Amino acid sequence: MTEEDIDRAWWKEAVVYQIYPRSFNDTDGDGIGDLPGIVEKVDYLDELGVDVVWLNPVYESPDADNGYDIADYRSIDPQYGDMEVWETLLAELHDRDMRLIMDLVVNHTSDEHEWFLRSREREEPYDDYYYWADGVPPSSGSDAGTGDAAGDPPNNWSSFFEETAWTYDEERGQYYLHLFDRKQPDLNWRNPDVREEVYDMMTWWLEKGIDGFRMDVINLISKTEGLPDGDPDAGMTGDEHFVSGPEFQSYLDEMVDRTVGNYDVMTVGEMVGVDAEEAREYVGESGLSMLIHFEHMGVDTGDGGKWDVTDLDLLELKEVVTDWQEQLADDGWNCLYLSNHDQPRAVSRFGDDGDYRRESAKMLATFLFTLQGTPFVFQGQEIGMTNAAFESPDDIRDVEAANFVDRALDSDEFDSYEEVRPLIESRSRDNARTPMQWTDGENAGFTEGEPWIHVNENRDEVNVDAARADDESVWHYYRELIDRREERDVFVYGDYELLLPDHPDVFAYRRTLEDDALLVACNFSGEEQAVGLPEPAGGVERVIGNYPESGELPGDAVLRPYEARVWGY
Ligand code: TEU
Repeated sequence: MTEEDIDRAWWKEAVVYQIYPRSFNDTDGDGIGDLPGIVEKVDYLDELGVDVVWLNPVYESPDADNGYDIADYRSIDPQYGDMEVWETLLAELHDRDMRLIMDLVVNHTSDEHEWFLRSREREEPYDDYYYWADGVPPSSGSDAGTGDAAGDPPNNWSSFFEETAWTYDEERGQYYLHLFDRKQPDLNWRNPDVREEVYDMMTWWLEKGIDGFRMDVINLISKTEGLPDGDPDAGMTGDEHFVSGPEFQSYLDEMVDRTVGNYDVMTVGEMVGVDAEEAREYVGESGLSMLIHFEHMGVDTGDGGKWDVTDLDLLELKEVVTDWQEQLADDGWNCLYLSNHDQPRAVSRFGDDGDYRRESAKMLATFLFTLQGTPFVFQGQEIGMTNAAFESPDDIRDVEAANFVDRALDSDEFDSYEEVRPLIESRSRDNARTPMQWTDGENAGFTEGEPWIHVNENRDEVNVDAARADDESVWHYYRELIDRREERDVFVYGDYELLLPDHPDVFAYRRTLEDDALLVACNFSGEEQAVGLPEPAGGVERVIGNYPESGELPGDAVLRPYEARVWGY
Protein backbone atom coordinates (compact mmCIF):
# COMPACT_ATOMS: atom_id res chain seq x y z
CA MET A 1 0.00 0.00 0.00
CA THR A 2 1.30 3.46 -0.87
CA GLU A 3 0.01 6.83 0.33
CA GLU A 4 -1.42 7.38 -3.13
CA ASP A 5 -3.45 4.16 -3.10
CA ILE A 6 -5.14 4.97 0.18
CA ASP A 7 -8.88 4.93 -0.11
CA ARG A 8 -9.64 7.34 2.72
CA ALA A 9 -12.90 7.48 4.64
CA TRP A 10 -13.78 9.29 7.85
CA TRP A 11 -15.09 6.10 9.40
CA LYS A 12 -11.82 4.30 8.73
CA GLU A 13 -9.91 6.94 10.66
CA ALA A 14 -12.47 7.10 13.47
CA VAL A 15 -12.47 5.51 16.90
CA VAL A 16 -15.93 4.30 17.91
CA TYR A 17 -17.22 4.39 21.48
CA GLN A 18 -20.15 2.11 22.23
CA ILE A 19 -22.72 3.26 24.75
CA TYR A 20 -25.13 0.84 26.39
CA PRO A 21 -27.55 3.52 27.58
CA ARG A 22 -29.19 1.44 30.27
CA SER A 23 -25.90 1.19 32.13
CA PHE A 24 -24.13 4.44 31.29
CA ASN A 25 -25.41 7.32 33.39
CA ASP A 26 -28.73 7.84 35.15
CA THR A 27 -29.94 11.38 35.81
CA ASP A 28 -33.50 10.85 37.07
CA GLY A 29 -32.80 8.33 39.80
CA ASP A 30 -34.86 5.46 38.37
CA GLY A 31 -31.77 3.25 38.31
CA ILE A 32 -31.69 3.11 34.52
CA GLY A 33 -29.28 5.14 32.43
CA ASP A 34 -30.83 7.76 30.17
CA LEU A 35 -30.19 10.16 27.30
CA PRO A 36 -29.74 13.24 29.50
CA GLY A 37 -27.08 11.15 31.23
CA ILE A 38 -25.24 10.73 27.94
CA VAL A 39 -25.58 14.43 27.11
CA GLU A 40 -23.97 15.12 30.47
CA LYS A 41 -20.97 13.02 29.44
CA VAL A 42 -20.40 14.32 25.93
CA ASP A 43 -17.42 16.36 27.12
CA TYR A 44 -16.03 13.25 28.76
CA LEU A 45 -16.15 11.47 25.40
CA ASP A 46 -14.57 14.44 23.71
CA GLU A 47 -11.72 14.48 26.21
CA LEU A 48 -11.13 10.79 25.70
CA GLY A 49 -10.83 11.61 22.01
CA VAL A 50 -13.32 9.26 20.41
CA ASP A 51 -14.99 10.23 17.15
CA VAL A 52 -18.17 8.21 16.84
CA VAL A 53 -20.76 7.07 19.35
CA TRP A 54 -22.70 3.89 18.68
CA LEU A 55 -25.84 3.93 20.75
CA ASN A 56 -27.48 0.63 21.63
CA PRO A 57 -31.28 0.68 21.14
CA VAL A 58 -33.20 3.48 22.87
CA TYR A 59 -36.48 2.96 21.04
CA GLU A 60 -39.77 2.16 22.72
CA SER A 61 -39.53 -1.40 23.95
CA PRO A 62 -40.96 -3.74 26.57
CA ASP A 63 -37.31 -4.70 27.24
CA ALA A 64 -37.53 -8.45 26.98
CA ASP A 65 -34.03 -8.16 25.50
CA ASN A 66 -33.05 -4.70 26.73
CA GLY A 67 -34.29 -2.77 23.74
CA TYR A 68 -33.51 -5.36 21.06
CA ASP A 69 -37.24 -5.99 21.01
CA ILE A 70 -38.58 -2.78 19.48
CA ALA A 71 -42.22 -1.78 19.76
CA ASP A 72 -41.91 1.50 17.87
CA TYR A 73 -38.95 2.31 15.63
CA ARG A 74 -39.67 6.03 15.51
CA SER A 75 -39.89 6.83 19.17
CA ILE A 76 -37.60 7.07 22.17
CA ASP A 77 -38.53 4.94 25.15
CA PRO A 78 -39.66 7.25 27.97
CA GLN A 79 -37.22 5.62 30.37
CA TYR A 80 -34.42 7.09 28.25
CA GLY A 81 -36.01 10.48 27.52
CA ASP A 82 -37.77 11.78 24.44
CA MET A 83 -37.02 12.80 20.88
CA GLU A 84 -36.08 16.29 21.96
CA VAL A 85 -33.29 15.15 24.23
CA TRP A 86 -32.16 12.71 21.55
CA GLU A 87 -31.93 15.70 19.15
CA THR A 88 -29.91 17.52 21.78
CA LEU A 89 -27.52 14.62 22.05
CA LEU A 90 -27.03 14.57 18.29
CA ALA A 91 -26.41 18.31 18.22
CA GLU A 92 -23.99 18.22 21.16
CA LEU A 93 -21.99 15.46 19.49
CA HIS A 94 -21.97 17.22 16.13
CA ASP A 95 -20.87 20.47 17.79
CA ARG A 96 -17.75 18.65 18.92
CA ASP A 97 -17.16 16.97 15.57
CA MET A 98 -18.31 13.65 16.88
CA ARG A 99 -20.85 11.48 15.09
CA LEU A 100 -23.69 9.24 16.10
CA ILE A 101 -24.65 5.85 14.76
CA MET A 102 -27.88 4.17 15.76
CA ASP A 103 -28.73 0.52 16.25
CA LEU A 104 -30.97 -0.90 13.54
CA VAL A 105 -32.84 -3.99 14.67
CA VAL A 106 -34.90 -5.26 11.75
CA ASN A 107 -34.54 -9.02 11.80
CA HIS A 108 -37.30 -8.96 14.38
CA THR A 109 -39.59 -6.61 16.26
CA SER A 110 -41.18 -6.87 19.67
CA ASP A 111 -44.34 -8.94 19.89
CA GLU A 112 -45.85 -5.70 21.19
CA HIS A 113 -45.11 -3.84 17.95
CA GLU A 114 -48.28 -2.70 16.26
CA TRP A 115 -47.38 -4.73 13.16
CA PHE A 116 -47.33 -7.91 15.19
CA LEU A 117 -50.54 -7.12 17.04
CA ARG A 118 -52.29 -6.60 13.71
CA SER A 119 -50.62 -9.55 12.08
CA ARG A 120 -51.85 -11.79 14.86
CA GLU A 121 -55.39 -10.60 13.95
CA ARG A 122 -54.70 -11.37 10.27
CA GLU A 123 -55.35 -7.74 9.49
CA GLU A 124 -54.21 -6.65 6.01
CA PRO A 125 -51.61 -5.69 4.99
CA TYR A 126 -49.95 -7.05 8.15
CA ASP A 127 -51.14 -10.64 7.86
CA ASP A 128 -47.88 -11.69 6.27
CA TYR A 129 -45.43 -9.39 8.06
CA TYR A 130 -44.08 -12.29 10.15
CA TYR A 131 -43.47 -16.00 9.62
CA TRP A 132 -46.65 -17.79 10.62
CA ALA A 133 -47.00 -21.51 10.11
CA ASP A 134 -49.10 -24.44 11.18
CA GLY A 135 -47.98 -27.19 13.48
CA VAL A 136 -49.43 -29.34 16.20
CA PRO A 137 -50.49 -26.97 18.97
CA PRO A 138 -49.15 -27.65 22.43
CA SER A 139 -51.53 -29.48 24.70
CA SER A 140 -53.40 -26.91 26.72
CA GLY A 141 -51.87 -25.82 29.97
CA SER A 142 -48.32 -26.51 28.82
CA ASP A 143 -45.81 -23.82 28.10
CA ALA A 144 -45.37 -23.45 24.36
CA GLY A 145 -41.86 -23.74 23.11
CA THR A 146 -40.11 -25.36 26.00
CA GLY A 147 -39.95 -28.98 24.88
CA ASP A 148 -42.01 -32.05 25.82
CA ALA A 149 -45.69 -31.19 25.90
CA ALA A 150 -44.88 -28.26 23.67
CA GLY A 151 -46.66 -29.66 20.65
CA ASP A 152 -44.98 -30.02 17.29
CA PRO A 153 -43.70 -26.80 15.78
CA PRO A 154 -43.58 -26.25 12.00
CA ASN A 155 -39.90 -27.18 11.77
CA ASN A 156 -36.93 -28.13 13.94
CA TRP A 157 -35.06 -24.82 13.95
CA SER A 158 -33.59 -23.73 17.24
CA SER A 159 -33.48 -20.23 18.63
CA PHE A 160 -30.42 -18.38 19.97
CA PHE A 161 -32.17 -17.94 23.30
CA GLU A 162 -34.56 -20.88 23.55
CA GLU A 163 -34.72 -24.48 22.47
CA THR A 164 -37.15 -24.02 19.63
CA ALA A 165 -37.52 -21.02 17.37
CA TRP A 166 -41.32 -21.33 17.36
CA THR A 167 -44.00 -20.22 19.75
CA TYR A 168 -47.66 -21.08 19.36
CA ASP A 169 -49.99 -18.09 19.33
CA GLU A 170 -53.42 -18.98 20.72
CA GLU A 171 -55.06 -15.99 19.21
CA ARG A 172 -54.05 -16.62 15.64
CA GLY A 173 -54.00 -20.36 16.04
CA GLN A 174 -50.57 -20.67 14.43
CA TYR A 175 -46.93 -20.74 15.35
CA TYR A 176 -44.64 -17.76 14.71
CA LEU A 177 -40.90 -17.84 14.16
CA HIS A 178 -38.44 -16.15 16.53
CA LEU A 179 -34.72 -16.76 16.17
CA PHE A 180 -34.24 -15.02 19.53
CA ASP A 181 -36.66 -14.73 22.44
CA ARG A 182 -40.34 -15.48 21.95
CA LYS A 183 -40.95 -11.79 22.48
CA GLN A 184 -38.86 -11.10 19.35
CA PRO A 185 -40.84 -12.41 16.34
CA ASP A 186 -38.89 -12.44 13.06
CA LEU A 187 -40.03 -10.10 10.31
CA ASN A 188 -40.87 -11.68 6.99
CA TRP A 189 -38.43 -10.04 4.61
CA ARG A 190 -39.93 -11.94 1.67
CA ASN A 191 -42.84 -9.55 1.90
CA PRO A 192 -41.93 -6.41 -0.12
CA ASP A 193 -44.18 -4.31 2.15
CA VAL A 194 -41.99 -5.21 5.12
CA ARG A 195 -38.88 -4.13 3.24
CA GLU A 196 -40.53 -0.85 2.25
CA GLU A 197 -41.47 -0.15 5.86
CA VAL A 198 -37.87 -0.75 6.93
CA TYR A 199 -36.40 1.48 4.22
CA ASP A 200 -38.85 4.28 5.05
CA MET A 201 -37.93 4.07 8.69
CA MET A 202 -34.20 4.08 7.92
CA THR A 203 -34.57 7.11 5.68
CA TRP A 204 -36.54 8.87 8.41
CA TRP A 205 -33.58 8.49 10.79
CA LEU A 206 -31.02 9.34 8.12
CA GLU A 207 -32.93 12.55 7.40
CA LYS A 208 -32.59 13.45 11.06
CA GLY A 209 -28.88 13.64 10.40
CA ILE A 210 -27.51 10.49 11.98
CA ASP A 211 -24.15 9.26 10.76
CA GLY A 212 -24.94 5.63 10.21
CA PHE A 213 -26.31 2.38 11.53
CA ARG A 214 -25.04 -0.66 13.33
CA MET A 215 -27.27 -3.38 11.90
CA ASP A 216 -28.27 -6.07 14.35
CA VAL A 217 -27.90 -9.67 13.09
CA ILE A 218 -28.45 -8.38 9.60
CA ASN A 219 -27.46 -11.63 7.89
CA LEU A 220 -30.37 -13.51 9.46
CA ILE A 221 -33.05 -11.63 7.51
CA SER A 222 -33.39 -14.16 4.69
CA LYS A 223 -34.84 -17.59 5.36
CA THR A 224 -35.06 -20.49 2.90
CA GLU A 225 -38.43 -20.51 1.18
CA GLY A 226 -40.80 -23.07 2.68
CA LEU A 227 -38.87 -23.03 5.98
CA PRO A 228 -37.55 -26.61 5.64
CA ASP A 229 -36.15 -28.64 8.54
CA GLY A 230 -32.49 -28.12 9.32
CA ASP A 231 -29.74 -30.69 9.79
CA PRO A 232 -30.20 -31.86 13.39
CA ASP A 233 -26.45 -32.44 13.73
CA ALA A 234 -25.53 -28.85 12.85
CA GLY A 235 -24.14 -26.54 15.52
CA MET A 236 -27.44 -24.71 15.60
CA THR A 237 -30.33 -26.55 14.02
CA GLY A 238 -31.62 -24.76 10.95
CA ASP A 239 -28.76 -22.32 10.57
CA GLU A 240 -28.10 -23.39 6.98
CA HIS A 241 -31.57 -21.95 6.26
CA PHE A 242 -31.28 -18.61 8.02
CA VAL A 243 -27.62 -17.61 8.33
CA SER A 244 -26.76 -15.59 5.19
CA GLY A 245 -29.87 -17.12 3.62
CA PRO A 246 -30.59 -17.31 -0.13
CA GLU A 247 -31.90 -13.75 -0.56
CA PHE A 248 -29.61 -12.06 1.91
CA GLN A 249 -27.30 -10.50 -0.66
CA SER A 250 -30.15 -9.14 -2.72
CA TYR A 251 -31.95 -7.68 0.33
CA LEU A 252 -28.71 -6.08 1.42
CA ASP A 253 -28.06 -4.60 -2.02
CA GLU A 254 -31.60 -3.28 -2.16
CA MET A 255 -31.32 -1.79 1.32
CA VAL A 256 -28.01 -0.07 0.56
CA ASP A 257 -29.32 1.19 -2.71
CA ARG A 258 -32.54 2.56 -1.26
CA THR A 259 -31.18 4.02 1.98
CA VAL A 260 -27.62 4.28 3.31
CA GLY A 261 -26.07 4.27 -0.17
CA ASN A 262 -27.45 7.78 -0.66
CA TYR A 263 -25.75 9.26 2.39
CA ASP A 264 -22.20 9.70 3.64
CA VAL A 265 -22.62 7.32 6.55
CA MET A 266 -20.93 4.47 8.33
CA THR A 267 -22.63 1.09 8.14
CA VAL A 268 -21.68 -1.76 10.42
CA GLY A 269 -23.42 -5.06 9.84
CA GLU A 270 -23.47 -7.54 12.67
CA MET A 271 -23.23 -10.96 11.05
CA VAL A 272 -23.19 -14.33 12.71
CA GLY A 273 -21.38 -17.31 11.21
CA VAL A 274 -19.55 -15.29 8.56
CA ASP A 275 -15.87 -15.87 7.82
CA ALA A 276 -13.46 -13.40 6.29
CA GLU A 277 -13.79 -14.73 2.78
CA GLU A 278 -17.57 -14.47 2.83
CA ALA A 279 -17.29 -11.02 4.40
CA ARG A 280 -15.74 -9.75 1.17
CA GLU A 281 -19.14 -10.11 -0.48
CA TYR A 282 -20.78 -7.70 1.93
CA VAL A 283 -18.24 -4.96 2.63
CA GLY A 284 -16.31 -2.59 0.41
CA GLU A 285 -17.47 -1.07 -2.86
CA SER A 286 -21.23 -0.53 -2.73
CA GLY A 287 -21.68 -2.76 0.33
CA LEU A 288 -21.39 -2.00 4.03
CA SER A 289 -18.46 -0.15 5.59
CA MET A 290 -17.53 -3.06 7.85
CA LEU A 291 -19.01 -5.93 9.73
CA ILE A 292 -19.02 -7.27 13.24
CA HIS A 293 -18.11 -10.95 13.07
CA PHE A 294 -17.75 -13.54 15.82
CA GLU A 295 -14.79 -15.65 14.74
CA HIS A 296 -12.35 -14.27 17.30
CA MET A 297 -15.02 -14.60 19.99
CA GLY A 298 -14.77 -18.36 19.51
CA VAL A 299 -11.09 -18.77 20.37
CA ASP A 300 -11.87 -19.62 23.99
CA THR A 301 -14.87 -21.87 23.48
CA GLY A 302 -15.24 -25.50 22.49
CA ASP A 303 -17.63 -27.10 20.00
CA GLY A 304 -20.52 -26.68 22.41
CA GLY A 305 -20.75 -22.94 21.76
CA LYS A 306 -20.59 -19.96 24.05
CA TRP A 307 -21.06 -21.77 27.38
CA ASP A 308 -18.42 -24.36 26.52
CA VAL A 309 -15.60 -22.39 28.12
CA THR A 310 -11.96 -23.21 27.29
CA ASP A 311 -8.62 -21.42 27.72
CA LEU A 312 -7.63 -18.82 25.19
CA ASP A 313 -5.86 -20.40 22.23
CA LEU A 314 -3.56 -17.61 21.06
CA LEU A 315 -2.51 -19.48 17.95
CA GLU A 316 -6.14 -19.70 16.91
CA LEU A 317 -6.59 -15.99 17.64
CA LYS A 318 -3.61 -15.26 15.39
CA GLU A 319 -5.07 -17.37 12.63
CA VAL A 320 -8.48 -15.71 12.77
CA VAL A 321 -7.18 -12.15 13.07
CA THR A 322 -4.61 -12.65 10.33
CA ASP A 323 -7.20 -14.10 8.01
CA TRP A 324 -9.49 -11.09 8.49
CA GLN A 325 -6.59 -8.64 8.14
CA GLU A 326 -5.51 -10.26 4.89
CA GLN A 327 -8.87 -10.91 3.29
CA LEU A 328 -10.03 -7.34 3.79
CA ALA A 329 -6.69 -5.67 3.11
CA ASP A 330 -7.47 -4.26 -0.32
CA ASP A 331 -11.22 -4.20 -0.52
CA GLY A 332 -13.39 -3.91 2.55
CA TRP A 333 -12.49 -2.88 6.06
CA ASN A 334 -12.22 -4.41 9.53
CA CYS A 335 -14.26 -3.59 12.58
CA LEU A 336 -11.94 -4.19 15.54
CA TYR A 337 -13.48 -5.14 18.86
CA LEU A 338 -12.70 -7.17 21.95
CA SER A 339 -15.72 -6.18 24.02
CA ASN A 340 -19.31 -5.18 23.58
CA HIS A 341 -22.64 -5.49 25.38
CA ASP A 342 -22.91 -9.18 24.41
CA GLN A 343 -19.47 -10.26 25.54
CA PRO A 344 -17.70 -10.58 28.86
CA ARG A 345 -15.16 -7.91 29.73
CA ALA A 346 -12.02 -8.27 27.59
CA VAL A 347 -9.55 -7.77 30.43
CA SER A 348 -11.11 -10.66 32.36
CA ARG A 349 -11.35 -12.82 29.29
CA PHE A 350 -8.10 -12.26 27.40
CA GLY A 351 -5.99 -10.63 30.09
CA ASP A 352 -5.64 -10.91 33.86
CA ASP A 353 -8.12 -8.91 35.89
CA GLY A 354 -6.15 -9.59 39.10
CA ASP A 355 -2.49 -8.66 39.51
CA TYR A 356 -2.06 -7.48 35.94
CA ARG A 357 -5.38 -5.76 35.36
CA ARG A 358 -3.80 -2.49 34.38
CA GLU A 359 -1.01 -3.98 32.26
CA SER A 360 -3.25 -6.43 30.47
CA ALA A 361 -5.99 -3.86 29.81
CA LYS A 362 -3.35 -1.65 28.20
CA MET A 363 -1.85 -4.53 26.26
CA LEU A 364 -5.27 -5.38 24.82
CA ALA A 365 -5.81 -1.72 23.97
CA THR A 366 -2.51 -1.68 22.11
CA PHE A 367 -3.56 -4.76 20.19
CA LEU A 368 -6.94 -3.20 19.33
CA PHE A 369 -5.46 0.06 18.10
CA THR A 370 -2.60 -1.29 16.03
CA LEU A 371 -4.48 -3.64 13.73
CA GLN A 372 -5.88 -2.41 10.44
CA GLY A 373 -9.49 -1.34 10.92
CA THR A 374 -11.73 0.84 13.02
CA PRO A 375 -11.39 0.24 16.78
CA PHE A 376 -14.58 -0.04 18.83
CA VAL A 377 -14.27 0.73 22.54
CA PHE A 378 -17.09 -0.45 24.77
CA GLN A 379 -18.02 1.79 27.72
CA GLY A 380 -15.81 1.06 30.70
CA GLN A 381 -13.14 -0.63 28.61
CA GLU A 382 -11.17 2.62 28.75
CA ILE A 383 -10.81 2.23 32.52
CA GLY A 384 -10.26 -1.53 32.44
CA MET A 385 -13.64 -2.58 33.85
CA THR A 386 -13.82 -6.29 34.68
CA ASN A 387 -16.34 -9.12 34.88
CA ALA A 388 -18.52 -9.13 37.97
CA ALA A 389 -19.72 -11.58 40.61
CA PHE A 390 -23.19 -13.10 40.21
CA GLU A 391 -23.69 -14.74 43.55
CA SER A 392 -27.23 -15.88 43.01
CA PRO A 393 -29.57 -16.35 40.05
CA ASP A 394 -31.41 -13.28 41.38
CA ASP A 395 -28.46 -11.14 40.30
CA ILE A 396 -28.93 -12.19 36.68
CA ARG A 397 -30.76 -9.80 34.38
CA ASP A 398 -30.01 -11.07 30.89
CA VAL A 399 -32.63 -13.21 29.17
CA GLU A 400 -29.98 -15.38 27.50
CA ALA A 401 -28.18 -16.08 30.79
CA ALA A 402 -31.42 -16.63 32.71
CA ASN A 403 -32.65 -19.12 30.11
CA PHE A 404 -29.29 -20.88 30.19
CA VAL A 405 -29.39 -21.25 33.96
CA ASP A 406 -32.92 -22.66 33.76
CA ARG A 407 -31.91 -25.16 31.11
CA ALA A 408 -28.71 -26.08 32.95
CA LEU A 409 -30.55 -26.75 36.19
CA ASP A 410 -33.17 -28.81 34.35
CA SER A 411 -30.42 -30.96 32.83
CA ASP A 412 -28.49 -33.75 34.55
CA GLU A 413 -25.21 -31.91 34.08
CA PHE A 414 -25.61 -29.38 36.90
CA ASP A 415 -27.02 -29.90 40.38
CA SER A 416 -27.00 -26.38 41.72
CA TYR A 417 -26.47 -22.75 40.78
CA GLU A 418 -23.02 -22.89 42.41
CA GLU A 419 -21.98 -25.29 39.64
CA VAL A 420 -23.30 -23.07 36.85
CA ARG A 421 -22.00 -19.89 38.43
CA PRO A 422 -18.43 -20.01 37.04
CA LEU A 423 -19.86 -20.14 33.53
CA ILE A 424 -22.13 -17.17 34.21
CA GLU A 425 -19.28 -15.21 35.72
CA SER A 426 -17.02 -15.89 32.81
CA ARG A 427 -19.47 -15.58 29.90
CA SER A 428 -22.76 -13.93 30.78
CA ARG A 429 -23.63 -10.77 28.86
CA ASP A 430 -24.46 -9.14 32.20
CA ASN A 431 -20.70 -8.84 32.81
CA ALA A 432 -20.62 -6.08 30.24
CA ARG A 433 -23.82 -4.49 31.47
CA THR A 434 -23.02 -3.64 35.08
CA PRO A 435 -23.13 0.13 35.55
CA MET A 436 -20.36 2.37 34.25
CA GLN A 437 -18.06 3.17 37.16
CA TRP A 438 -17.67 6.94 37.35
CA THR A 439 -16.68 7.43 40.99
CA ASP A 440 -15.88 5.44 44.11
CA GLY A 441 -19.15 6.70 45.62
CA GLU A 442 -22.36 4.83 46.13
CA ASN A 443 -23.43 3.02 42.98
CA ALA A 444 -20.21 4.25 41.39
CA GLY A 445 -21.86 7.57 40.57
CA PHE A 446 -24.11 5.83 38.05
CA THR A 447 -27.40 6.54 39.81
CA GLU A 448 -28.86 7.99 42.95
CA GLY A 449 -31.54 5.33 42.88
CA GLU A 450 -31.47 1.56 42.93
CA PRO A 451 -29.50 0.38 39.87
CA TRP A 452 -31.34 -2.06 37.59
CA ILE A 453 -28.32 -4.38 37.81
CA HIS A 454 -25.75 -4.45 40.59
CA VAL A 455 -22.58 -2.41 40.51
CA ASN A 456 -19.26 -4.26 40.31
CA GLU A 457 -17.70 -4.37 43.75
CA ASN A 458 -14.34 -3.14 42.47
CA ARG A 459 -15.72 0.36 41.87
CA ASP A 460 -13.48 1.75 44.66
CA GLU A 461 -10.43 0.96 42.65
CA VAL A 462 -11.76 0.97 39.09
CA ASN A 463 -13.55 4.21 38.27
CA VAL A 464 -13.27 7.18 35.95
CA ASP A 465 -12.34 9.70 38.65
CA ALA A 466 -9.44 7.61 39.87
CA ALA A 467 -8.32 6.82 36.34
CA ARG A 468 -8.27 10.44 35.26
CA ALA A 469 -6.30 11.49 38.33
CA ASP A 470 -3.59 8.94 37.63
CA ASP A 471 -1.22 9.51 34.70
CA GLU A 472 -0.41 5.83 34.52
CA SER A 473 -4.01 4.69 34.24
CA VAL A 474 -5.64 2.66 31.52
CA TRP A 475 -7.70 5.76 30.68
CA HIS A 476 -4.63 7.90 29.91
CA TYR A 477 -3.20 5.07 27.87
CA TYR A 478 -6.34 4.96 25.69
CA ARG A 479 -6.06 8.71 25.19
CA GLU A 480 -2.48 8.36 24.14
CA LEU A 481 -3.26 5.53 21.74
CA ILE A 482 -6.02 7.60 20.15
CA ASP A 483 -3.53 10.46 19.67
CA ARG A 484 -0.82 8.20 18.24
CA ARG A 485 -3.26 6.67 15.80
CA GLU A 486 -4.21 10.12 14.53
CA GLU A 487 -0.61 11.13 13.96
CA ARG A 488 0.47 8.41 11.56
CA ASP A 489 -1.41 6.98 8.61
CA VAL A 490 0.39 3.70 9.07
CA PHE A 491 -1.78 2.94 12.12
CA VAL A 492 -4.95 3.14 10.09
CA TYR A 493 -3.95 2.21 6.58
CA GLY A 494 -0.68 0.29 6.86
CA ASP A 495 -0.44 -3.28 5.54
CA TYR A 496 -0.44 -6.05 8.13
CA GLU A 497 2.08 -8.87 8.28
CA LEU A 498 2.10 -11.52 11.00
CA LEU A 499 5.44 -12.18 12.73
CA LEU A 500 6.38 -15.07 15.05
CA PRO A 501 3.39 -17.13 13.81
CA ASP A 502 4.18 -20.05 16.11
CA HIS A 503 4.88 -18.20 19.34
CA PRO A 504 2.21 -19.48 21.74
CA ASP A 505 2.13 -16.36 23.96
CA VAL A 506 3.24 -13.36 21.94
CA PHE A 507 1.17 -11.82 19.17
CA ALA A 508 3.53 -9.83 16.95
CA TYR A 509 3.10 -8.14 13.60
CA ARG A 510 4.38 -5.42 11.33
CA ARG A 511 2.40 -2.64 9.74
CA THR A 512 3.86 -0.83 6.75
CA LEU A 513 2.87 2.13 4.64
CA GLU A 514 5.53 3.12 2.12
CA ASP A 515 8.55 4.05 4.21
CA ASP A 516 6.73 4.19 7.54
CA ALA A 517 6.46 1.05 9.64
CA LEU A 518 5.37 -0.18 13.05
CA LEU A 519 6.50 -3.30 14.86
CA VAL A 520 4.02 -4.51 17.45
CA ALA A 521 4.57 -7.18 20.10
CA CYS A 522 1.90 -8.10 22.66
CA ASN A 523 2.57 -10.59 25.42
CA PHE A 524 -0.68 -12.39 26.20
CA SER A 525 0.83 -14.20 29.19
CA GLY A 526 1.71 -13.43 32.79
CA GLU A 527 5.30 -14.60 32.24
CA GLU A 528 8.31 -12.97 30.64
CA GLN A 529 8.70 -13.87 26.99
CA ALA A 530 11.77 -13.53 24.84
CA VAL A 531 11.09 -12.49 21.28
CA GLY A 532 13.43 -12.30 18.34
CA LEU A 533 11.89 -9.71 16.08
CA PRO A 534 13.41 -8.48 12.83
CA GLU A 535 15.54 -5.38 13.31
CA PRO A 536 15.55 -2.77 10.57
CA ALA A 537 18.95 -1.46 9.52
CA GLY A 538 18.19 2.15 10.37
CA GLY A 539 17.21 1.40 13.97
CA VAL A 540 13.87 1.89 15.70
CA GLU A 541 12.15 4.39 17.97
CA ARG A 542 9.65 3.67 20.69
CA VAL A 543 6.10 4.65 19.73
CA ILE A 544 4.11 3.49 22.73
CA GLY A 545 4.16 0.77 25.37
CA ASN A 546 2.53 -0.17 28.65
CA TYR A 547 5.75 -0.49 30.69
CA PRO A 548 8.61 1.97 31.12
CA GLU A 549 11.08 1.86 28.25
CA SER A 550 13.54 -1.02 28.68
CA GLY A 551 16.01 0.08 26.03
CA GLU A 552 16.06 -3.35 24.42
CA LEU A 553 15.88 -3.60 20.67
CA PRO A 554 13.27 -5.79 18.94
CA GLY A 555 15.82 -8.50 18.23
CA ASP A 556 16.54 -9.31 21.86
CA ALA A 557 13.58 -7.87 23.67
CA VAL A 558 12.22 -9.74 26.67
CA LEU A 559 8.59 -8.80 27.14
CA ARG A 560 7.42 -8.45 30.72
CA PRO A 561 4.07 -9.95 31.82
CA TYR A 562 1.35 -8.66 29.50
CA GLU A 563 3.76 -6.15 28.05
CA ALA A 564 2.91 -4.48 24.76
CA ARG A 565 5.54 -2.60 22.79
CA VAL A 566 5.26 -0.69 19.59
CA TRP A 567 8.37 0.43 17.76
CA GLY A 568 8.41 2.64 14.70
CA TYR A 569 10.98 2.92 11.94
O1 TEU B 1 -26.73 -10.21 19.00
C1 TEU B 1 -26.69 -11.24 18.08
C2 TEU B 1 -26.16 -12.48 18.55
O2 TEU B 1 -25.86 -13.35 17.76
C3 TEU B 1 -26.12 -12.65 20.00
O3 TEU B 1 -27.33 -13.20 20.35
C4 TEU B 1 -25.08 -13.53 20.41
O4 TEU B 1 -25.24 -14.79 19.86
C5 TEU B 1 -25.18 -13.64 21.89
O5 TEU B 1 -25.37 -12.37 22.43
C6 TEU B 1 -23.92 -14.18 22.42
O6 TEU B 1 -24.07 -14.28 23.76
C7 TEU B 1 -27.54 -9.13 18.71
C8 TEU B 1 -27.48 -8.11 19.83
O7 TEU B 1 -26.18 -7.58 19.89
C9 TEU B 1 -27.93 -8.74 21.08
O8 TEU B 1 -27.79 -7.89 22.19
C10 TEU B 1 -29.37 -9.15 20.91
O9 TEU B 1 -29.81 -9.86 22.03
C11 TEU B 1 -29.57 -10.01 19.67
O10 TEU B 1 -28.90 -9.52 18.52
C12 TEU B 1 -31.03 -10.06 19.30
O11 TEU B 1 -31.44 -8.81 18.84
